[in-house]
Formats: sequence, C-alpha cells, structure tokens
Amino acid sequence: MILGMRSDSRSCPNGWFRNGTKCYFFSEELKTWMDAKLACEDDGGILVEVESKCENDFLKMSASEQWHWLGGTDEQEENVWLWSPSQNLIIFTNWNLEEPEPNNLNGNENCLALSSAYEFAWYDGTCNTLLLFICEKVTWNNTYGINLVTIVNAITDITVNKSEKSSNGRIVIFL
Ligand SMILES: [Ca+2]
Ligand SMILES: [Ca+2]
Repeated sequence: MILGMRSDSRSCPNGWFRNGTKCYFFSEELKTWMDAKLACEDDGGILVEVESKCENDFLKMSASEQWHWLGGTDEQEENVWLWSPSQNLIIFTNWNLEEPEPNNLNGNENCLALSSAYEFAWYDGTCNTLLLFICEKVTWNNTYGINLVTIVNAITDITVNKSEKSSNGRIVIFL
C-alpha cells in the first residue's frame, strides 16, 4: 500500500487558521448575519459555533478589535439562543454582564456578535447590521468521525524509517 499526501495537508486552507482540529477564517469583509452565514457555507464551512471557553479564548486572541458575527441566533424564539445551522442550544456563553446582554434592544436583536468591547464579550445585535464574521470548518474527518490527521500522524510515526519525503513536497508512506 502506498499512501501519498501533500505535506501541507496538516495545515488549513490559505487564509484559515488552525486551532485544535478546526480551521477558522476571519473575514475582512463586512456582511449582514445571514450573508455571513451563506459566505461561510459557500466556502465549505459554517458561521462559527463557539462551544467552549477554550474556543472562545482562541477567537478573542485571534480576532481584530472589531465586531464579528458568530453563528448564534434567537430568531426562531425570542431569548432561546441556538447555533445555526446545527440548531444546537447555546450552552457556553460569554454575554456582556456589565451592560448587560442580551438585551434585545428595540425588540429587534436576534443575532450573536463577538464585540470588541469588554474584552470581546458577546452581544445580541440587529441581524442586518454589517459586521466582520468568523467561519469554522473541521478538516480531514472521515465518515467515522475520526480525525484523519491523527491517523496519518500515527502511520507516519510507525513507518518513519520506511518513509521518505520527496522533493515535490509529497510524503510517500510505504506500508
Ligand atoms: Ca432577540
Ligand atoms: Ca444587544
């Protein structure tokens, strides 16, 4: 068996940044929440779903000091915040507690934003506001949900003595 893969496959597509098993894209373009969601999906990703403090900390560290759309919305039912498109209930939150948020200002704030205020606290905002946005995508997962990078790393470790990296940047693994 010969397994060949590009040596740069462990990193993310151009313009995307890796954190753990995911790649993240920080837009330089302003869009409405819905257009941001569609732009992420057009690019094979989703508008980011922030599932943990760890993930939120990464976004805070990596985002520019501006407002960014995240993938949360309470459009379907007021004050029931879901990630879209997964429809998972938002469990981890980082709402600004100082102002406080979410405040559904004027009864018309149904989309989730990472602010540049209060150390990147979360706000609800009007969905048609033009903001930067953050996409995420999981790379190299096979149909069993096993991270392929992990597998390839394991294979590489096992076969390190029998493998070679050729000059065109491909790693050829002989099993
Ligand atoms: Ca709302
Ligand atoms: Ca608000």
